[in-house]
Amino acid sequence: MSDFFEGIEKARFEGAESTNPLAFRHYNPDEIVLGKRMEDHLRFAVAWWHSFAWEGGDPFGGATFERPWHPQDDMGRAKMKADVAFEMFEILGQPYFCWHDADIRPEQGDFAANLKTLEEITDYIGEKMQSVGTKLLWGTANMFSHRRWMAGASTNPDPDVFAFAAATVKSCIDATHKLGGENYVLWGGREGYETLLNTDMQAELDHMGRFLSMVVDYKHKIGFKGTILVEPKPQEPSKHQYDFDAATCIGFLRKYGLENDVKLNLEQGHAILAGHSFEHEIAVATAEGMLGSIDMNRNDYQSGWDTDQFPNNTPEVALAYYHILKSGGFSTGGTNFDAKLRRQSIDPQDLIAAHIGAMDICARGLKAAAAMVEDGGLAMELAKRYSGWQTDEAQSMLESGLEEITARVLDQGINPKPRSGRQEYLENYVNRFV
Ligand code: XLS
Ligand code: NI
Ligand code: NI
Repeated sequence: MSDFFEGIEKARFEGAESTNPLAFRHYNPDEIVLGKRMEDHLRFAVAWWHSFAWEGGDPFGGATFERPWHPQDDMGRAKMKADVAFEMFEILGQPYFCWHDADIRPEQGDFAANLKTLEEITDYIGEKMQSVGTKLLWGTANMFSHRRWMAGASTNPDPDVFAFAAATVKSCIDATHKLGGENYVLWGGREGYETLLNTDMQAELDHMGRFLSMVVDYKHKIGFKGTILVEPKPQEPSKHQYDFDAATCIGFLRKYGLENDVKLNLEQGHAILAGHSFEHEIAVATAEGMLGSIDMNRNDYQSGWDTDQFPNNTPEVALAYYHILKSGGFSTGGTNFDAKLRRQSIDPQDLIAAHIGAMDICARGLKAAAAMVEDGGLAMELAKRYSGWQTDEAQSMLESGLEEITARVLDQGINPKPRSGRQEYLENYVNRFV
């Protein structure tokens, strides 16, 4: 065991009145919310990349964190990093974690060597999972950091990169399966382009569709029961990313016949980058039965890029969980904190405080969402607003055509009266709960 977090005790629920900065004031795993334990609703996961692999660099400066396991180029330090990760999991008590291959194993420069170290480190992590009890929400392949991926993975103009990507994803699905992972994620960080001057978009999209079909085939072949998820993001690192937003992904999945095998992993900050609210993205996915999981974080609303901050805004989080609850909640998915510290937050305690605060915000949001569901006020207003559609006349109109409808408009002298959308009333209503 490591002692990176020396002196920090296991986080406990102390109630809303507690002033202990490292205690939960709202996250109470056993508390029953709408008939289910809070922990089972939220299904929190810690992201290996932001918490343990990221070194605190930005475009203007290098590492600020200087952790004892940096630089991350050998197996000894990879294991030290895993020890620290599980030390943190014991403090937080969250049920899940997530990784990219490149977060957990040292990069070896070629596929066979990467495979070997991935196997070794996942065996090591597997033992730790047994003793600590933390489970794998999802695994994924990092096919965007190394220079080999600079022009994309499955969408690369070079078929050798496509091949390397296929072998890499196979190894990561195998590792996820071995560790009992509940989902497998594909985020297409470089599946997009910088300029059409050098890009055959049609070919790239077809290759990406075929690649995803191979992933689905392989999952069934090895009996992996987890859900395959794609994660939309409109830009960054690519100028134009093919998985722009939930609606774009759904259209893509339909085109390649994958709509029954692949769901979405939606991220708060990516929704904002796409010009949407998080609840919009969630509602688009749930309308199609395609919500898989969420990456919970927040973006700086002024900066225009993916700042991956820890969530701290209860009203926003409450509306996200409202739509999740309305759709029946998570099945294999959960709430992954795809969030990183600010680069000046260099103390071990900052990492703990960030997660405790984020877990508390989500718990508050969940409780507010559950209270809105129980109260039924929003659902009632919605039903009232659409009640005109409950009549036989309105329903039969949907079965008719423009000529019949026109005849009825003339015959009955239909002349609609505008009615208030009551937005401010509804916003005030929500504010009663958050
Ligand atoms: C980056 C993405 C990434 C995915 C996993 O913006 O959010 O972290 O979640 O590859
Ligand atoms: Ni993400
Ligand atoms: Ni992100």
